[in-house]
This record gives sequence, C-alpha cells and structure tokens, in this order.
Amino acid sequence: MRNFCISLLVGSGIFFQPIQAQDFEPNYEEGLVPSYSLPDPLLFANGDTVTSLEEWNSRRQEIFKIFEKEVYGKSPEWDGELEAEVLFVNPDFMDGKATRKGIRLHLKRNGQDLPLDLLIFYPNTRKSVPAFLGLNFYGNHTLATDSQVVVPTAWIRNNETMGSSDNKASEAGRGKRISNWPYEKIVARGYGLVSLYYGELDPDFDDGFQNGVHGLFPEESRDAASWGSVAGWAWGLSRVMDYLETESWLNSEKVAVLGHSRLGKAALWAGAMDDRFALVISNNSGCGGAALSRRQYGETVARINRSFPHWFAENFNQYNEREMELPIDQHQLLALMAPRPVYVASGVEDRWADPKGEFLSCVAASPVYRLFDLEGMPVSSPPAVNHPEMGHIGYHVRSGGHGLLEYDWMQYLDFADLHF
Ligand code: GTR
Repeated sequence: MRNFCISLLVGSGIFFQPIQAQDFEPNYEEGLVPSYSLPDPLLFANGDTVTSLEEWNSRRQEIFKIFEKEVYGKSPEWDGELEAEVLFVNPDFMDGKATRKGIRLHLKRNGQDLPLDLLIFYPNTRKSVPAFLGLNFYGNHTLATDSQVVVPTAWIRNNETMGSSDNKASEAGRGKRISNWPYEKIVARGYGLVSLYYGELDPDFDDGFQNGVHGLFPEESRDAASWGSVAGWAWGLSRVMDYLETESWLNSEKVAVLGHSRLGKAALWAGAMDDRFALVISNNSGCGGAALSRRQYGETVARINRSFPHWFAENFNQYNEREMELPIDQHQLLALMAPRPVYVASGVEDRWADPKGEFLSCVAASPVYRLFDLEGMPVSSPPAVNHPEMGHIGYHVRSGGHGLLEYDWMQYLDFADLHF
C-alpha cells in the first residue's frame, strides 16, 4: 500500500493531505459527467474578446503562460552545447530504398554530457523530405532486428514482453515494436522517421529531478511552477529538432511531432512550446493531453498527479478534484498549435483516456482556427469508429484500445499528405 503526500497550495499556506491512489474509481458513465462550461480561448482573462490575429498572439501568450505555470512547468532556455556523433549509416537499407542512421546526440552543459541515441530512417530520394519525430517507450532496438542498434543503458520500466527487468533493457526487446513504428510504410510514402528512447531524456520515475534533462541544470532552484517530466520530454524533442535542422535529407519546415499516451502529452506540449513543429499528433494522450479535464471521465487530474507525481508542475495538484477551477482546459492546448495542423486520435475501448473528451477538445479548439480562416474540426458530433475527419484539426476514434497502431499511422500519413 502506498501513501502519497499531496501538497495543496491554499492561500499562503501549504497543507499536506495523505491520499491513497488505489481508492480511485474512474467514472465511465456519460450521464455522470458533471455539467461544465469551458474557458473560451478567444476571451482574454480581463473579459475582452479576441477579434484579430494580432490580438490572438497576445491571448496565445496568456494561455501558454497559464499552461506553463499551472500544468507542465517552465522549461529553461537551452544554453548548452549539442554534439552529434555518427554511430552508423546504412545507405542501402530496405534494398537501397532507404538510409538508416544512428546518431548519438550529446547534450553538454555544466561539465555534464547527456547522450541521446537517435534512430533515423529516410527515403533515398534526391530532394529533402518531411519527417515524423517521436519518442519511443522501450528503446531504439525495439525498432530494429539487427544488433547495430544498441540496447539503451538508461533506466527503463520493467516489462516482461519488452524484455526489461531490474530497470534495464535487454536483447529480448529487439524488434518488438516495429509494428508500432512501421518505418517501411512511412518511408514508402516519402517520409522520414526519427525516434529515440524517452527514458534517455528523463527516466520515468520520481527521483526529485536529479537525472535526465533536469540534471543538466543543477543550479536551478525548483518551485511549484518548475518543469516536470512531460515538459522534460517535450523540451528534449526541441533539442532533437535543433540537430535535425542540420540534416540535409530533411525538409525541416515539415516535421511532424508525434507521441503516444504520456508521450502524446509530451508531443502536444512540444508543439505548444516550439513552432518549428509544423504538425502535431496526439495518439491516445488522454488526461493532461488532448482530453478535457472538466469531464472527469476516466483518468482525472487528481489521479494522474497522485500516480505520477513527477509528470507535471507541482501547481497542477491545486486542481485535484477541482477541475472546474482550472483557468484553462485542454482544448486550449490544441488551440496553441493554430494555424498549424494538429491531429488527435483515440481508441474506442481506451475509456481511461476519454475518447469523447478528446473529440470535444478538438471541437472547442476550432474557433481559433476559424479566426485564421481555416477549418478546425469539420464535424461537431463524434465521428463513427474508423471514420477519420480531417480539417486543420484531424480526429479519429479507431476500433481497439490503447496503442499506436498501423491504422493510426495510415491516418497520420494521409493528414500529413494533406497539409505538407
Ligand atoms: C497511464 C496513465 C495515462 C497514460 C498511460 C501511458 O498509466 O494513467 O495518463 O499516459 O499511462 O503513458 O501509457
């Protein structure tokens, strides 16, 4: 039995409330969703209405700062050095149709060196191509059948199927995630793919922010608005982007950032922080991602903060069981991407991530796209299962549960074709 100590900031005092995470019963009854109204993305905090793109820029800043302070935490400016070491290049990959590359990126700061292994696939064409960038859950070797792609040494979650135990990855995981990252199909459609293991950016456990990217900033004094792990993963995606801008095979104006689940939350926050990501994809990101918090359907703010105390800024705890008091909701995170295209995908059986709440978030973000004369979400009622809808906001709910599947990729490729 594990007790969690949650700090609630009330007035000037801090109260500690012991809570048991396992007491939580998710609501899966649509009829029990509380009535709520969403904060309007086009209304300034002072009540003024946004009527022009110029005013939206100011309002966007206002919304961004709220997410930064209350939800994900503020990431530092990068003032370190980036070094790229070429591990291998296979120019004749896929019978000569593609190149596969391994790059070890070193994030250097303060005498420290954080290595990140990038696994890159791209079609052998003469012109530069668009690409997808996404973090993976169990290491780059899970996307490769041969030993050239090494098993990561960073901390990893234990998972029997993926061959990790004692928080170490192993050969047993090799190739096990190729179906979730169908690089042959991605390359055949004319796109590159760049992936890296998220635990190299920040190991996914609560270590008091000593390791990973947080450890590169030892002088930082942390407060309730400091960056958590989701922000760390998102910030790391920008460092990868810094490097990718130097790669000649890539059209760096056409990079789609994508993530599944907790990494979908990170992809959304990366898209909000860094507009070099020209297209943003959330796969089953749920609570703290694309789903509306106010619905309290499936995973809730309190539950996520108690289960994963290191993911968000400490301030987010203030909204445990108080979703209605949030000054934002997650549709405004989607709106921060405008006018860039954003795609949200759900699995119909993945009720924990609230598929309907993810869809409603797309609808509620749409007025901001309309301000740009763009169509956001083309429909206002949830589409049928396996019937994607694609405006400048895309959405599908596919059959099945939580996962990044080939069906999802096929929609992302179509959506990217539409916009790139
Ligand atoms: C769950 C968590 C979700 C989601 C998921 C995942 O345990 O409650 O918010 O992020 O993990 O990342 O697989």
